[in-house]
Amino acid sequence: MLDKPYSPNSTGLYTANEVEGRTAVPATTLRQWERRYGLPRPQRGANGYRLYSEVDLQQIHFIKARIQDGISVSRAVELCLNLETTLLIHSSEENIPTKQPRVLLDYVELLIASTLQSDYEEANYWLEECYQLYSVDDVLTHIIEPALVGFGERWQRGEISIADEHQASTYLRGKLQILLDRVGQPKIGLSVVVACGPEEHHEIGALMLSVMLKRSGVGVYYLGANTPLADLMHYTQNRKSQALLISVGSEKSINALKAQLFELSSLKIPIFYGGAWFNQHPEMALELGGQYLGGNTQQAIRQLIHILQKGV
Ligand code: B12
Repeated sequence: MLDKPYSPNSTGLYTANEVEGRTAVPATTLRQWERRYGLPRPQRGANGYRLYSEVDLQQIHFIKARIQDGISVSRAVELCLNLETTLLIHSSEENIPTKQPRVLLDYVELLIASTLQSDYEEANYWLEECYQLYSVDDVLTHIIEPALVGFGERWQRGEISIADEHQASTYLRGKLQILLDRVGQPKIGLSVVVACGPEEHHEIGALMLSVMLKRSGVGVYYLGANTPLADLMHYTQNRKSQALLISVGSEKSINALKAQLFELSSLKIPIFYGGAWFNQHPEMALELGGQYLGGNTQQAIRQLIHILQKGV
């Protein structure tokens, strides 16, 4: 089971101006939300002025983030209240002493803790809750990806073994594979091949990219880890795809890729490079005959679609 999770304080601490400074939500808007939707729920100080707690601050951040996702204020408040109720029910089942909405970072920690304990029932529970609250792309980018990085950090600090890291990342890899298989057919008449470079065994990033591409309507042929370039070229030609996307995370793979690069020279479609190694060496993409679309995967996908649609 999980240790005691993060539980913010519900004592009134901050004036409306201080909350405005911390959340960039104007005090007038806060009063409007309170009047119309019943959230936040500040206490009153001895002078009658509103005093907002840590809980109120979290709720305000949550509502603001949902509005930025394109959700209406009333729906955002509803989600916030639902979450409060869900956590109350879950708390009584699991004896977790909290009643407060969580934020993205809490979910990252909860997912890390539960997967490292091999408590997949718990991990599934948190993931389900995340999908109810956030878009799939946001869960991948802001929860699953940081959780994987978190495994790496814990391993580097000697807190977990390689076996722990393998076990936990294999679970998340499985979740992504299920998502990839479930996303429907391509919708915008484009298809791409996604593969890891030769000798590259970090494939979760490429898998995540493929899920996000498919969700954007792009057809994806996903090949997975360690793909020799000669085979990759023939496969891509046979599929008549509009682009080849190669993921590289390690020095070993980049060396293998450089050694085999001539294999790709007859490919007449654009090649895009990405992954942790290219995020550190973006200038190398051009040198290797491809393009780099930036370290923000959601933006990279938008740019890729734009480039390919211009070329269709
Ligand atoms: C899981 C893991 C493994 C697993 C991978 C399992 C699998 N099936 O994928 C296994 C056990 C195989 C592994 C092996 C190794 N690993 Co490892 N691993 C990790 C770990 C914990 C997570 C990697 C991950 O999935 N990251 C999350 C993904 C989502 O991020 P991403 O790949 O960057 O992808 C995102 C973007 O870059 C983008 N993207 C990806 N590809 C592309 C392509 C295009 C075209 C575009 C547009 C975008 C894009 O989309 C993704 C979503 O945003 C990391 C820790 C970390 N900091 O990441 C270490 C880490 C990457 N590993 C490391 C090391 C050292 C190794 C080994 C060398 C260990 C060893 N001695 O054997 C081997 C190398 C194997 C090899 N030759 O490839 C180091 C790398 C250090 C370095 N700077 O090079 C890290 C950082 C751990 C550490 N802290 O030291 N590893």
